[in-house]
Amino acid sequence: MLSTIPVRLLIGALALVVATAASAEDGYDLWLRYPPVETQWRAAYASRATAVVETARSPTFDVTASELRRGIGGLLGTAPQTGAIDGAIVLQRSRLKGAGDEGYCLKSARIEGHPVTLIRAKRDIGVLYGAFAFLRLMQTRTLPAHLDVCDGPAIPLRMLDHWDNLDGTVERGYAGPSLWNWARLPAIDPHLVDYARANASVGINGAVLNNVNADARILTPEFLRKVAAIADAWRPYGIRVYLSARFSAPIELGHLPTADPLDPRVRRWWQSKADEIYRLIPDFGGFLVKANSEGQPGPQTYGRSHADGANMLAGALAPHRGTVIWRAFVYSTGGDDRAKQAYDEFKPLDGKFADNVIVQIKNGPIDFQPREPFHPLFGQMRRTHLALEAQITREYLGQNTGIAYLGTMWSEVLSADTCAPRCGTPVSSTITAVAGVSNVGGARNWTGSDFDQANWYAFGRLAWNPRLPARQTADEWARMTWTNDPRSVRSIVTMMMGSREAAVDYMTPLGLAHQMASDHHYGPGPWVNDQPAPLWNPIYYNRADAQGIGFDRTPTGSNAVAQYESDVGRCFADLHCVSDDYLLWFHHLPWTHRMTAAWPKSQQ
Ligand code: GCW
Repeated sequence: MLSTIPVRLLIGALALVVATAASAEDGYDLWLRYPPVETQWRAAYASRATAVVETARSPTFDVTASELRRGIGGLLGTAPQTGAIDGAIVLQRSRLKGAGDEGYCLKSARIEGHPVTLIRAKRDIGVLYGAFAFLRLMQTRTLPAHLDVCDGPAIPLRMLDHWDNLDGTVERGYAGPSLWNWARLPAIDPHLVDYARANASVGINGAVLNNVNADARILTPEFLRKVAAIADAWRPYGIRVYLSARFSAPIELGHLPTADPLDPRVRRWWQSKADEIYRLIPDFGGFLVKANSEGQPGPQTYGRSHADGANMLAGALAPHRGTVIWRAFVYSTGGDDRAKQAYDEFKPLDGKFADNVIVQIKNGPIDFQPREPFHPLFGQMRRTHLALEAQITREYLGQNTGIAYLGTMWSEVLSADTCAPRCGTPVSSTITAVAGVSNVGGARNWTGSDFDQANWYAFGRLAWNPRLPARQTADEWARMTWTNDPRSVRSIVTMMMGSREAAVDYMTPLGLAHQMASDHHYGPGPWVNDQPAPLWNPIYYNRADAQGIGFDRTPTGSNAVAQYESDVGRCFADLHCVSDDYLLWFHHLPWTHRMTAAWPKSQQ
């Protein structure tokens, strides 16, 4: 029941786009197509992009210069030169203050009387980010006459997590097989470099190559050599490689009788594995671990805690400055409310994790639903480094059909006020990392549908700046990918902005969750006819009965509201305060309950 309005808009917008866009494109170039600007911009832009001057040399400076040449060559029809003349773009290392380690400044200036644009940064990667920002200004026709801006990422670690299996399949992937061709690696196909370019263009600086349901073989010398080749190819683009590690690898690969994190043989095995990895990949990012979750091995198998497990791995990586990212996605069949389980398990461990451990928490307490309230662990583990995990691939949001622009969803969670320790503390300021489960695969257009490229783009932009309005990100993407024609942009952006809400309305409205069949997660599917019904069926989550519908998480029910800071929890528990968006997440209401506000939102 997707509204017919977006569909009509889609057809209209696409007709316009088809008329204006270059033919024979297949989506491979993403938002980095660089088609010619309209004639009214050409002269002014060309006078500010006559040459690219590298004042230092490094692989990152080189890829920056080549991106500028490619972008400007496409946008303006003439590639810039190399000499220092009027209108040159000058790439400089500089001790900037205020833009952070990875930030940059763009500045209109004069060198010996010649007007130039300086792209300056403390580290080379900042120069590359600055160049992409400069190109974006041209691509969106927003280059000001005088440039004087500095920008840097708000969140230090901005990652993509790939759930790619070593056999080439992708868990919850809807864009063809895995992007990594293990049989061909260590040979580097050009698309591996273009993947890094695309990531760098939105500021992503890390990628986990393999599924969190990990195969230990990724840690064998055979695979590590291939991983090292990828790391070499991505280094100039500032993308560090991470791997999902299977906790029982010491048994499977090392033939030890145990993977107990406190056993000295196990510690030694991981230490020597870490040493081996860093010999091949000196800037290896670290391990991502899914432990004691959905059947994966972990420290609890040996009576140890998540902190024991994470800290053991952290000890092996610490001498190399690597990081352990430990997932908090845990639940089990016991207990009265699955939404409470991760908090109950992890909150008592606050302060017990080593400094190079990051605990990675899904945006909401259940599992990447079309809408969830923010996870109660944000703001409640103040002595632990935290990451937010979002899902870019649309497992629960229509998979590879229809459209759902998720910039709105991520803005919602990043800006949610934890009130911890005081109100005005959004989720984004409680985290040091943000990870998106990638929607990229081997499809020629990377994401299966061209439209899903917007979610890759928006994820990166929001990870860089969580305050960026989702509409602005959609607008940028539409202009860079399709056209700057104002009518088309308006139609595309309108369609994008309403699309996630439409998906919520027809799948899990009013705070319902998981109303889909448990095997494929393609919704809606409010009842599964399995005999006997599995525990995690839609009725577990909707609690529909003769009296009403919704999960009572107030003090009369599971009291999950108590896991939030009191101001937040009180509001969620109060029918007069809670937003309709979370109504049935927190309340069991009679079928006769009268809504106070107009609904559904997507139709307003
Ligand atoms: O959402 C669920 C998915 C699983 C996934 C799991 C997780 C990788 O259905 O496919 O496993 O979450 O995040 O670990």
